[in-house]
Amino acid sequence: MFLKSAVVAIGVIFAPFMAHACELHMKPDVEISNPYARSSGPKAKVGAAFFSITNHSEKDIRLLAARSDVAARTEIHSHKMTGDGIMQMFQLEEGILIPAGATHDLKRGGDHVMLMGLKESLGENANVAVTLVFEKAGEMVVDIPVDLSK
Ligand SMILES: [Cu+2]
Repeated sequence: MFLKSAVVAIGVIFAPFMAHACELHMKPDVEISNPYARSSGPKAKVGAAFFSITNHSEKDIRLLAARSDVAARTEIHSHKMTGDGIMQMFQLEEGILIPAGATHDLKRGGDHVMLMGLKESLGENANVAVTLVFEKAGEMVVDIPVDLSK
């Protein structure tokens, strides 16, 4: 009887550590490089963030969503060419799949994180914290420098 409750107690003590170790283990599998954010000017109500995602794991991962406190809404977008030669943005409802071992670039004219309803302007040299939500691989906060020159 005593033994059983001791085992249970050990399980409770170790569970949070195990969860934490697992989370740490997942993070190095996803690498974010060359991040920057921009908007068209100080009065712009929308901005966008760009970066490259490298999946170092042996499983496909999916960037499902993004969040940021700087914007009322944060969405994952892409561009497509309409029939009359105009580039139009649309939301990637299913996010972005990054195959095992692959790098996916979010870039101007392509996929991007859209910051809609900016609460304040994206100031040069400021940082924007964006939380990236991955399917299975969990969440990751990225500090993205604002670069209006790009
Ligand atoms: Cu967009």
